[in-house]
Amino acid sequence: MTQLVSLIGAPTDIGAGAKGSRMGPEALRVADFAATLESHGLQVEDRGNLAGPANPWQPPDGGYRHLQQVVEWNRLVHEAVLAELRLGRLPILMGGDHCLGLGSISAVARHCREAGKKLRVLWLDAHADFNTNELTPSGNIHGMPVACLCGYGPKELIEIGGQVPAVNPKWIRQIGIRSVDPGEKRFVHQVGLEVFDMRYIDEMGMRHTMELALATMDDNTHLHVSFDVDFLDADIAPGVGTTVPGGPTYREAQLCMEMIADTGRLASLDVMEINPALDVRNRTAILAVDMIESLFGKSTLMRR
Ligand code: HAR
Ligand code: MN
Ligand code: MN
Ligand code: MN
Repeated sequence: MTQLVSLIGAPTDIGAGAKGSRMGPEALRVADFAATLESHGLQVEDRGNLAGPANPWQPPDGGYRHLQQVVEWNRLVHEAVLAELRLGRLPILMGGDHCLGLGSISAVARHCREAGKKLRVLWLDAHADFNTNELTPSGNIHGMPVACLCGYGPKELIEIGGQVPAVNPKWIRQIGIRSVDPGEKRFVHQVGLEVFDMRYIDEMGMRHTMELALATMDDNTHLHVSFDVDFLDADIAPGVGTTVPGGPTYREAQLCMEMIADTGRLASLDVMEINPALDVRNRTAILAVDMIESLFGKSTLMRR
């Protein structure tokens, strides 16, 4: 059966500490995202961009920067992603900064409740994104979406999914983590998030890491991938606001994507944090498209 895919652009950097990820959706389009997916047999509709509030570039208030605008953007994303899922389509959210993972994944969780599906979330990121307004060093809400999904955050934000918490922490696997703030680290341990950090990947390898991260899924599992492009090593993906050295290499990241494809369970995706203002010749968007080809099974062509 042909897979029906919908691209949703969310051109905002409302939750970020650097301006520029508002241009991420356009960078992916310029990198021929839709046509590339279609070359692998998917049927793709680009739904265009959501239109949310501008970024007023204000300092934090009560530990949050731009909370009201972040809520508005996440509501728009939630509605758009949910609408595509209800049509039986696979939504791809083109960010935009990662604060929008809250709107996207809360929609996926709501759809799973409605459809009686089990949810598994793979969070590919250099960061745990598990801060609260008390723990955050920056007030930037793109450092908080996982905590919000688990029910820790401002009421207006955590309630967007229609149920608090939107997601059980046990459904989440984080991969590639290498930058976690001190208070955030304690909180990650307290909640018991399953984190495969870079030390784990160094010692055990990407293959073993992914075998564990993808274990215990079944035919009834909806697999969501939230791909923060700063997951990738900064040497190959310079076009992000918060580069952290020591991430997965090109080959390690490819294997990660290929092993996800092999499950056949991928049902929704976020592609977040591409910042063309910091990029070199659109290299990071082109690399993201390359990775996502593998996520949709490009390599199986070679294996058959
Ligand atoms: N942990 C830092 C903070 O909360 C940096 C968060 C950066 N987050 C992203 N998304 N770029 O993962 O301020
Ligand atoms: Mn469905
Ligand atoms: Mn992130
Ligand atoms: Mn990140």
